[in-house]
Parts: sequence; C-alpha cells; structure tokens
Amino acid sequence: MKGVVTKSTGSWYIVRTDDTITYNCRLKGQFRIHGIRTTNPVAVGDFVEFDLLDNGHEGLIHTIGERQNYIIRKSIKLSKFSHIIAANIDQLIIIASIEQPRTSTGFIDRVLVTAEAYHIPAVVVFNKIDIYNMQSEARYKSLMALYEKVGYPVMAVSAMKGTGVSDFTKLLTGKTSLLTGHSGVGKTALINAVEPSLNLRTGNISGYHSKGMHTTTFAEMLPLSFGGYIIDTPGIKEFGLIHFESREVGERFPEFRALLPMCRYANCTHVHEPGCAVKAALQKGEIDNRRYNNYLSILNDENLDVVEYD
Ligand SMILES: Nc1nc2c(ncn2[C@@H]2O[C@H](COP(=O)(O)OP(=O)(O)OP(=O)(O)O)[C@@H](O)[C@H]2O)c(=O)[nH]1
Ligand SMILES: [Mg+2]
Ligand SMILES: [Zn+2]
Repeated sequence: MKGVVTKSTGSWYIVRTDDTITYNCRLKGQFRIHGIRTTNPVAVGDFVEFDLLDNGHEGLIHTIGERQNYIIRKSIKLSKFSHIIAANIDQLIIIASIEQPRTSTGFIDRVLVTAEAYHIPAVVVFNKIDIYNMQSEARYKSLMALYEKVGYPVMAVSAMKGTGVSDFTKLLTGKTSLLTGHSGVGKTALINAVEPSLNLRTGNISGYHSKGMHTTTFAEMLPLSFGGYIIDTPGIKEFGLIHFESREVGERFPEFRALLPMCRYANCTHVHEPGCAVKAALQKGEIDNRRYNNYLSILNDENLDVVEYD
C-alpha cells in the first residue's frame, strides 16, 4: 500500500491512498534519516509505503519515499534536534499580523531564510487588515513594500471580512501550500475562508498579551475543492533555524546574494570586511536596516534556544 501522510500526532500517522481512503498507521521499528537528527522521522506530506494490518484499517509504515523538499526548524528545547514541519510542498506561506498577535520581521526573515535554503517559493500574507488602525496600516504597508522589493510575493487579507480571499484562493489553487505563523494570526480562519465546508476549529486571542491559544495542535494536510492541498500547522513562537555556515546565511537573503559578486572578498560575510557591497548598499538605504539587523542576529545564532510552543 502507498499513500501520503496527511496528519501526524507523533505516534500515529494518517495516510491517504490514491483512492482517498485514509488509514491510521504506526511506524514499523526505528527510522533514521541520514544526516539530520529529527524528533519526527515521518512528516505530513511524506510519501510512504505501508503494510495493512489484519483489521483492514490500520497499517505499519515501512518505507518513506525520497523527499523533494522539506521545511525544518529547531525543536522545543532539545536544541540538538530538529522538527520537520512538512515535506514535499510547492510553497510556504507565512501568515503575519500587525496586531493580535504582532509578527516581527525577525520571525518572517527566519522563515524566509529556511525557505531559501530548501529552494521553496515563499509568500508573505498579512491577515486581519480589518482591525488595523492608521498606525498598524502604515506598518503592514511598509512591510509589504519591504518584502515585495526583496522579491517575495505579498498579500493583505482579512479572513473575517473576506478581503483578499479570492486572491488567496488563486495563490493556493493546484498547489500544496504550507501555512506557518504565530498562534492566533488566523491560519485556520483563512483556510475556513477559502474552504468553508472544512469548518475547522479556530481559537480566541487571550486578552492580556493578545496571543493565540494554540488551537491547532497537529499539522494536517487538507484537500481543497478547487484543486490543491493546504497544510495547517500549530502556531509557533519562534522559528529556530538549523545550523547554517556564516557564508550560507548571506546567500539566503536574495538582495545580499545579488551583491556578493561586487564584494571584494568572495567569502564576504558582510560584517567587517572592507569593500563590502552589501554594507555600501545599506549605507545608501538600498538594503533595508531591518533585513540587515535580522541577518546579523541570525549570523550570531540569537534566539536559537528559545524555540518553543509558547
Ligand atoms: N478581526 C479578525 N479576526 C481574525 C481574522 N482572522 C482570524 N481572526 C481571529 O483570530 C483568532 C485566531 O484565529 P485562528 O484561525 O484560530 O488562528 P491560528 O493562526 O490558526 O492559531 P493556532 O491554531 O493557535 O496556531 C480567532 O478568534 C479568529 O476569529 C481576521 O482577518 N480578522
Ligand atoms: Mg489554527
Ligand atoms: Zn559583503
């Protein structure tokens, strides 16, 4: 039997076969994946082979298909381990919000760096535009301009009011998309907006800190009636990066990558080297301060050990 993993709870996996029948599966023995230490050897989106048990609706996964790509981040507290959020995706969509809760550029840039590392197209979507006051509106417009200039598609939507939902539907059509973002930004609400029949559970925003309540607890791949699949995921506080070499970090900022040939040193880290084209562009305002500061923070491995579901 062959199928795709649509949900993983850590010990159980839901596997959907081509004829859209789902089976509850477990892993047969230990799986080791060469080169990465992960808390989950099998992730949503993995193509697997399994043996059907006698009861006819459960299975044992014995083979994991080669991954076309995957999105991985540092796991909860166990900083030596990583967690594969999903495999075999066509695009990564960051759902961000200016308020309730606020998403920082540091968070967005870490997700983008990971997408660049695995050559996965990424999109930045600002949700909740119905609640923004003038100040928040100015902020999301400035962030949209920032990411658009760097080369990422951007979008402003309201799951609540339906604003931009038809564009969001177009973005999803025919693709397998992974949604990520903090708890409460409205990932699940947006899925409900494009596919109301799914009627997924959404949570409230807690009063004092304006944070989400971690309503979605497991990643799940859902079929879209207009074609394609969407992977809803639990909100995360930080997007911990797995280790990259310093040189690699600069290659994952497209606007820095473009300037590297103009740096005096081919292995320039754009920090202290003379004749650095990135620093020159920063001084001229052609490279955004926010991106450069986040770059430095990633280089210095800041925040790597505070990866947690808050
Ligand atoms: N005003 C407004 N509220 C929204 C919008 N989108 C979502 N919400 C609300 O925000 C809260 C959180 O939405 P969810 O969809 O559960 O958020 P989530 O990102 O899935 O959160 P987790 O599952 O915890 O990661 C709910 O009360 C939604 O009704 C929006 O566009 N505008
Ligand atoms: Mg959710
Ligand atoms: Zn340089």
